[in-house]
Formats: sequence, C-alpha cells, structure tokens
Amino acid sequence: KSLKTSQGIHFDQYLDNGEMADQLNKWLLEVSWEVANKVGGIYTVIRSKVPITKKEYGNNYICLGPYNDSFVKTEVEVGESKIDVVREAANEMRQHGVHVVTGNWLIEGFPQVVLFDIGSAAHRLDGWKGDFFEYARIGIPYHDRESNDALIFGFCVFWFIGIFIDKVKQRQKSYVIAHFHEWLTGIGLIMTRLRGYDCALIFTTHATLLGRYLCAGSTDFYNHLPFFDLDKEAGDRQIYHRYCIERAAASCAHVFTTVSKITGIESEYLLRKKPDVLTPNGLNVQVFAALHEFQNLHAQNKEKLNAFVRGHFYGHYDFDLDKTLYFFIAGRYEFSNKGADMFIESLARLNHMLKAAGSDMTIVAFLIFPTSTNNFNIESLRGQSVAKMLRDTVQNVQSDIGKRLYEICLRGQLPKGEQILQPGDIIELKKCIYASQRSVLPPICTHNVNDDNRDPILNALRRCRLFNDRWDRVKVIFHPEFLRSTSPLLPLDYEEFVRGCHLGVFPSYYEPWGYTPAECTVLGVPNISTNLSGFGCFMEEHVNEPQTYGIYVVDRRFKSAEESVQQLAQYMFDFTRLTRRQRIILRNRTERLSELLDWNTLGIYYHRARQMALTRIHPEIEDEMLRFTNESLSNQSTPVVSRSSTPAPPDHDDEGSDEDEEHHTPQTSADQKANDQTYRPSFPRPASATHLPLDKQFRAAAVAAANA
Ligand code: G6P
Ligand code: 1S3
Repeated sequence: KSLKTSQGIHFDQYLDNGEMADQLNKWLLEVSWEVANKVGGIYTVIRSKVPITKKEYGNNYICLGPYNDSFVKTEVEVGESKIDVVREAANEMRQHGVHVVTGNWLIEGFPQVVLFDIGSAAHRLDGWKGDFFEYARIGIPYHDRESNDALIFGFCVFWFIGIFIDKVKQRQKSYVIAHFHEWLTGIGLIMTRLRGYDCALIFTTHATLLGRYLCAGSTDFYNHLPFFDLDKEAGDRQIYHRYCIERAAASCAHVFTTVSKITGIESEYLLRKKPDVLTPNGLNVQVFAALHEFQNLHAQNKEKLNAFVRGHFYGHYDFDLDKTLYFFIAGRYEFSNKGADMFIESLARLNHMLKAAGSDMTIVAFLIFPTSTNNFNIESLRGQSVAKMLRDTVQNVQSDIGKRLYEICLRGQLPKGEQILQPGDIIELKKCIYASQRSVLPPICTHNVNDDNRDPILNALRRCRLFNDRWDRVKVIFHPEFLRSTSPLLPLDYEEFVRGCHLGVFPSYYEPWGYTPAECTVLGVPNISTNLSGFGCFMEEHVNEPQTYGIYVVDRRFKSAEESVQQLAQYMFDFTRLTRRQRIILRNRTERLSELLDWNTLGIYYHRARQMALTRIHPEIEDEMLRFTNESLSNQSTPVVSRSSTPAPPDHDDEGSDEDEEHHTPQTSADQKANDQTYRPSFPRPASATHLPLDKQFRAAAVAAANA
C-alpha cells in the first residue's frame, strides 16, 4: 500500500494493448536462446516480461529462439503464423531448407514465437563461419560446439530479420526493434548491424563471460576489475572468440543494457562499454486480496516439508518441528559464485552459536543445486517409507481404538486402559518403532552424487562436520536435483517449497541480478543476499532499512571473507531468535515489497531502452508517437491516462496497515510493545523507476489528459 502511494506512477498506466505499435507499424523482435527453452534466469526474464511487453506491442511482439524439441512439445502451440510477414519470412527460409517452427508460447500473453532448428542449417556452418570472419574478423574454432550453435542461430536470426524488414516496409513506413539477450545471440546482432539493416538494435547482457569465469577461480575479482589483461584472460580460458562476440555485440548495439549497477561497472571494464540503460529484472507478481492467504500457503507447504523431515530424520527425530526453521539456498551449481561455500561455513558457525546459547531451535538447511547423480539414495527413500509405515499403523490402531471405544460406551460403560490399547496394538506399534531404529546418521544428501568425493558441497559439509548428528542444532540436506511435484521423496514444486521455508539464503559472490531472492520477496519469504548481487544492491538503494522488511544484505564488498561469514551467521542466528509472531509480521513486510519487483514497475526500463534505440536511428519517431497520442486523446471522451506525471509523496497514513499483519495471532500487549520496538515500519524510498524522466510523448499524454 505504501509503495503504491509513494511511487505514484505505474508503467502500466501508459500501455495501450499494442494500438500505437500497430498504427505506427512498430515491431519488437526479442531474440534469446531461452525463448521456450529453459536453461537459466534469462528464461524467467523473457517469460515473465511477456504480458507487459504485449500490452505495449500487441501482436507486433515476436520472440525468436532455437528449436528445442522437448520444450516445444510442452510449451508451444505449433501452427502457421497468423501474422502475414512472419508467415512469409518463415516460408521463405523453409524453401531454403531451414526448419523454422512458428506458433504461440503457452504462457501468459500467448506470444508469437519463431524457432530455428539449428540442425537443419548445420550444413551451412562453414560458409557462415567464413562470412562472419569476413564481416566481423572473428574466427570460431571448429571444436567449440556452443559457439557453432550460436553462429548458426545468429545467422538464422539475421536472415529472418532481413526478410522480415523487407516485408514490413512494403506495407508502410516501419520501425523495427530487435532486442538480443546474452552473447549466444550476439552474432545475429553483429551481422544485422554490419549489413546496415534498418533495425534498432539492443543488446542486454545478463552476466559477462569473463566475469563469470574470473569469479569462479580464486581471483579477487572486484578489486582487480580495472587491471585485467582482457585478451590474455580470455585466451587463457579458451574463450577468446566468445569474448570477442560479446564485446562486439555490446559495441554494435544502438543501445547496450545490463541488469544491474554492479554488472554495469563490470561491463565498463570487461567489455569496455558503459550500459546506456540498466534494465533490472522484474517478476509477475500475484496479488492476494488478503494477506492471510499467502500466510496460509506458508503453513500448508511447511506441513509438506515437515512430513519429509519426519521421514528423513527417522530414528533421530528428537527435535520439535514447532521450533524448527527451514532455510535454503538454490540455483545453478556454481559453488562459489552462488555463495554455497559461504553458506556452509556460516551454517557451521550458526550451529556453534545455537549450541553455545542453549537454543532449543533447530534449523534444517536445504541446498538445492542440480548436479550429476545416480538417482535417490536408499537411506533417503527408506526414511520416507519407514515414516509412512508408522503413519499407516498408527492410523489402523487409531481406527480400531475408535470402534472399541464406541462399542464400550454404547453399553453405558467407561473404557479401561487395557481396553483402549490392546496387546496386539502394542506389538504392531513396537514392530514399527524397532524398524525405525537406525545405526547410521540421517543422510546429508538425498541422492547418490556421481564422483561424490569431488563434489564441492559434500566436501564442504564434511570439512565443517555438518553430519546431522543428534546434538547438531543445524541439520543439512543437499538435494542435487531441481524440485518437482512428482518426486517420490520431496513432492513439491519450487514455488511451494519456497513458500514453506522461512528464510532464503543467497550469499552470492557473482550474481548480476539474482532471481532467487527476488522470488522469495514476492512470495513473502525473508531472504539474505549480498551487496555483490544486483538484487541486493537494488534493494539497498530503493528500500530504506531493508532489514526491517526481511531483506538482509551481507557485505561481501567492503568486508573480508571472514567478516562476511560472521555477518551471515549473525543474521541467521538473529532470525532464529524471532518469535512466531515476529516471523509472521516480517513475512507480511517482505511481501509488501513485491510491487517494487513487479514488471508493472520495472518494465519502464525496457521501454526506455527501446525508445532510445529507436530514436537513435529514427529521431522522427518521437513526433510520430506524440501525434498518435494526441489523435487518440482527441478521439476519446474519457482520457486514457489520468494520472499526474509527478509521483505523489508517501502517504504516511499507510502505517496503519500493520494492523492487517496481526490478524492471525492474538497478541498480548507485551508482545505488541516488543513488536513495536523491533519493527517500527519505515517506508521504502520511492523507486527511482518513477523518478526517471518519462518519455516525452507519455509525459505530454499525461499532461493533456490531466488538463482534459
Ligand atoms: C502462517 C499461518 C499461521 C502459522 C504460521 C507459522 O502465518 O497463517 O497459522 O502459525 O504461518 O509460522 P512459522 O514462521 O512458525 O512457520
Ligand atoms: C544470469 O543467470 P545466472 O544465474 O547464470 O541471468 C539472470 C537473469 O538476468 C540473473 O538473475 C543472474 O544473476 C545471472 O546469473
């Protein structure tokens, strides 16, 4: 509520369902290796951004990606395109033997996709390599399969764009923008620019190649940024050609963007190019009518985690689930880049701190990182089946007892002890209890990890002696596979899992943005990130005292590793000391920040990047857009845009909204006082999204509408 009033303007106030794009013959082609092809975070960016982008471009928004059979089967409704120019361009390429699949991506917004089958154009590889060298002077070694795929994909995209532009121009004057994501798409951009096509080009990098490689080593990356010998570093890692593609794409683009300030600085040094616009990543936020709805989801999903934990720790289940907190880390398995090393080290310290403080809390820490495994291990599966056996036996005994009680009471008698629990029941229960005895410790990993003696997480857990011993207050579970609701062990999808947890911990060292803490935030789960992640910096910049909203940011930039580990352990320890009431309040606070991460708010940056690119090659577009806006306003009796362009000041009356947060638990006045002291609401600083100067034509529209 407070965010809404303090931000004043929302990007979605200015969207017109593609009317303007249609009238002006303005097209947006979004090019990514992760269109209908889930690999990592970019998939989330493109997918979640579709609804807001379609509101601006309507059917003039087209996503271009590679054809991946397994994803297409489940994610795309394949069919001839209803957009003439797309259909004709695809057909023309098909006539030359390229397998081009068109259809609609089965996600919110249902966007048009054009997918190129790399294999069908593989025979052109050598010819295209020659062409690319001729134009860009970048050679690609034959053994680098990923770069070869990138080259074929890039040339297919470039080919498609060429035909597409020719066709849209035939109708009327056209404005085409092509937005490329990450180095894998760079070749398409470079060729389009070098051939001088009439197309506004944007390149967004979601991480730099060298940054990722350098951070994964033992380099003190951030302190050495200005001093790297880039060519040498890239050559040493055998990625020189990839690095050239990335750097050339950034230079050839009319507008270059990246996802955060920190990656912006990195790009300045490693790509020798300062971003024109920063495009932070948003999410599609699900808005609940009442706060208790998402709190109830937490309780429901936590119960599923409880069921798993009961089974996993059978024979050692001597802790109270009511005093157990679930922490987790998750992501692509880049051990030190994602901060798994720091998490484990801090968990060891937390374990010690809890024991030293005589705490009765237990922490179960999940580590979700997919790696190569040979299926679930027996001990983990056994745990779940032992728990199920006991649960079934107890249910049978319970039902028998119920029947007996009923019979006895019907006869007007009160049952005696031995009539309730009979010897047969006791034998059955004893059998189960004996079966649940265990001579080994509960496993620290749910699967058989291939090459387990080299696995960095397992080795770190061994080194820190986190073995799930009885006296450990911190238990650990490494789940080396992404979560799925069909799992026989932990049947939850990722969102359900996150909702059931209490704290997400993401102490990344290299994290251009970081969707994991952002997802936690919109799901109302407090989280820890770092000031080396785009997300952490963004929250520190836009939210006043983020900690009071359950957003903890570890300082990994100005502190030594030892100090950061200690700070992380302290954050986690302090979290264990919150009461249930305080956790509930904190979750409400965290969820309140979701609007800040909504594409409705952050979409403006992408819009600005497109405007800037288009204006750079077609300065007249501004006047065209202004004319369109004025005409549509004069045709309307009610203004389409009715808000002032000046953000309203924060409405401090909103502080009262905390009452809302306390509806769950009856509270004592002492509790209330304690809460008041700990959690004085402080209002987030207005997001700079709304402080950016809005584009001229939108501003004019807003002013005209306000005057009308
Ligand atoms: C939600 C539910 C409450 C429950 C609480 C548990 O808020 O609505 O009924 O008591 O979760 O919170 P905890 O932090 O202990 O998991
Ligand atoms: C990248 O994916 P990653 O996990 O390899 O892109 C993501 C989307 O922009 C970003 O959130 C993440 O930090 C980057 O690292």
